[in-house]
Amino acid sequence: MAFDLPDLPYAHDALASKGMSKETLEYHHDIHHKAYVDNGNKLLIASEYEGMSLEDAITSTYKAGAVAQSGLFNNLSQLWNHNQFWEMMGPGDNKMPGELELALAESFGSVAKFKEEFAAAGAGQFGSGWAWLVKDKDGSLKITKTENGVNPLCFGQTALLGCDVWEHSYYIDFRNKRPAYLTNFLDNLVNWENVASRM
Ligand code: MN3
Repeated sequence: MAFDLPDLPYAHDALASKGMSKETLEYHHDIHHKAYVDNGNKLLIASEYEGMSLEDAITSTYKAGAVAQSGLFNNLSQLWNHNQFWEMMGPGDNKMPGELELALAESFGSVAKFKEEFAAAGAGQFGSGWAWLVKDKDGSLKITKTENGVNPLCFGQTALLGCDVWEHSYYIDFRNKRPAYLTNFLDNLVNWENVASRM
């Protein structure tokens, strides 16, 4: 069973006024995300992971180590990461639900402090990767960063928010200014309703 490239949950130009251009979404979704889907499906055929759910195939190939991780894991995890990423942003007013505001304040001191720490994690990821807000196995909220395609599924954590810090995510709109991209992501692009729904 092959995995599909989901449509964006909004038009390609829907986030342009919020700092993510139509051109970025055309490249990022239609070319980069599609490549992860196509390459992942190609490598999956006739492998021992064929027939698994996407999540199971990701955790199994991660556990299997270097060989499985070199191609199959990277493509499947990036496929899943981008599926989440599009849903975690939105064109609406993106107001933060009260319950999430409380949870972030309880865990990080304040929403502003959470944003500061999340942006620092993304800016501090050397090379390609992701910054995450996760719910850990003990229920606590944590900020993490991962390299390349590695994601919270690998550690048994629930991904509440993820920000792609690969250059292809910000180079068209922000050039080399990754911190500015992260700040804009947190202040304008995140669909906090979606984040709260993952708790
Ligand atoms: Mn990407």
